[in-house]
Amino acid sequence: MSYMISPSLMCMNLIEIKSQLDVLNTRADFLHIDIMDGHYVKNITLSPFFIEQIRPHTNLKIDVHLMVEEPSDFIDAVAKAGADYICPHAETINRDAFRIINQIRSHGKKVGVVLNPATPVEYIRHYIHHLDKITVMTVDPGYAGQPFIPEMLDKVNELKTLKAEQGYKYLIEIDGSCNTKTFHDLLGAGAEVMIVGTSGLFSLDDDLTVAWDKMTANIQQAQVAA
Ligand code: S6P
Ligand code: MG
Repeated sequence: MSYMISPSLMCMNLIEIKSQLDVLNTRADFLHIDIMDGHYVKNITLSPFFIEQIRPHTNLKIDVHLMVEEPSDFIDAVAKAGADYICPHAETINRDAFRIINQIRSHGKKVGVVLNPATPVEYIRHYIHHLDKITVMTVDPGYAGQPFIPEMLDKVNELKTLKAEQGYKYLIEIDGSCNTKTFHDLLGAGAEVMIVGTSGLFSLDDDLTVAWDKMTANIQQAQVAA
């Protein structure tokens, strides 16, 4: 079972950005960057400026999770800063989903959407075939360190089945509490990209190379058990 790992940079030690990026650069598949506006979710984290600052220091794909009420206000800035995937919440784009998808594509970027735990797959049915990535939130958006919502495993499975039946191209990604307690079930349900934050990676050791090895061992154990 193959999988990809996308560390959530809002969970890294921001005092050590460069040295941690050097560790991630040779190990991770994506870098996950959360952008919040303080309205759609009651928090503020990273920014287009942060993307611009790290872009020269990584060749990894930069994946931007937009937790904002008006994604169209952020897309141009995020694209120019160097994002590769731009991923608004489905709940924020369904009044102008096709225009937003075209806005992202006009910059030559990959299009993702993110589904809140209470949002069904049916909600994105009319544009699902246009998507490069679908992110299943397994916690409510806005904060790191929340408990996993097990009901989301059915949604992951539904996306896996739909992808196989219809030949869709989207990657199935999971955001929220991906860690040693959940890797087994997530991989079994069809997770292809796992976003790792406080619980899955950054809290495992102060030394990120050691933390990464521990995380990898945890995933291997989950796969053996799968
Ligand atoms: C949450 C955000 C996520 C977190 C990630 C943290 O709003 O979108 O990307 O950074 O969930 O990981 P953990 O292990 O603390 O849940
Ligand atoms: Mg996120």
